[in-house]
Amino acid sequence: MRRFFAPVQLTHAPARELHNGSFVAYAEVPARAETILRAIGGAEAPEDRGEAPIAAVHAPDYLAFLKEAPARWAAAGRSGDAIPYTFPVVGRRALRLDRIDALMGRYGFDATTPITADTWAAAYGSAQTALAATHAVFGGERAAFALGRPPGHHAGADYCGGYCHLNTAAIAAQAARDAGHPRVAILDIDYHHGNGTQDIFWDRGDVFYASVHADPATDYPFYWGHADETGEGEGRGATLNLPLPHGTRLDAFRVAQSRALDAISRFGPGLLVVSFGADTWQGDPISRFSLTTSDYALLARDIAGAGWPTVVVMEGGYAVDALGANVASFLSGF
Ligand code: SP5
Ligand code: ZN
Repeated sequence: MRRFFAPVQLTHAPARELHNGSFVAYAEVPARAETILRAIGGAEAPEDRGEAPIAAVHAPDYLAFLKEAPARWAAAGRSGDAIPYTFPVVGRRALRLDRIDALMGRYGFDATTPITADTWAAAYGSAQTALAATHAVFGGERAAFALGRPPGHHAGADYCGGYCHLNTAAIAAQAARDAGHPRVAILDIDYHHGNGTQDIFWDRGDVFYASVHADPATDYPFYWGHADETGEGEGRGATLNLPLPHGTRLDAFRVAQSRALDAISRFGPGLLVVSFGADTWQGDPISRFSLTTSDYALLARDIAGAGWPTVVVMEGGYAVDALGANVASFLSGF
């Protein structure tokens, strides 16, 4: 299975995130990628396909913000990473976006996603891995792996959050649409709901989004991922959310994933994108599911058995010591 990673992705290394009222060590560390690389025996550098396939998903003003925010933050006299601390209330007056603090709150939905001087380059590299894996599948590979880090599924068309800046899964799915696949599906099995991916395709009928995740009644991202969120307009019925409780083990997870695969099967995609997070592992420090390392191979086999050309993009997974083995187990199922 071909796998892709660009060394520049290691440069994004925020120091801290705001969590439950305190600043704590940032969980989405570069060592995550290093341990995965060791476990899977390295990866190819992706070809640079430019900004156009990123701009096919993300708004131009948001991309400009991601590039400019660190310099504007520094120009405002701040040391350290750029972090928002004030957020506009939805649906009020037109926003004044001439100050960096106003921009931070406008283009970010949480205070857990700092932007550093290296963030744009790393996120751009991460997006290129998703495109490289997608093109590998266009070229005839049954499946390919993008070691997306920073991850992507919480990022919307014009906002960051949840350690995510560019939505790698959405960029892969859109690239497949633009290459002529009339229907593309995304299966998201990260512990957290992929609110950004859902939002990007919410009112579209050409990209099906199915997610198995921790119930937003108890878990981040809280606002999104409930079972009654099913899409709108042309996208009505093209979003499927399957929230599960704390403590979920393989049996219940596999039933939910099978429901997602059945729905995707009825949709009939020409290509599948999997947002894979290993934060469903039993020892993950920020999550509360109970999957084991060998479970991932079984889950991947169920996905591979459906037979669609498949692009796997890396999302979360924060137990760094176990992460390499968990990812290797998942990829072995293909
Ligand atoms: C891609 C992904 O899995 N994003 C998850 C974002 C979850 N953020 C909310 C929970 C943050 C907990 N951070 C604790 C850090 C401890 N060092
Ligand atoms: Zn996650």
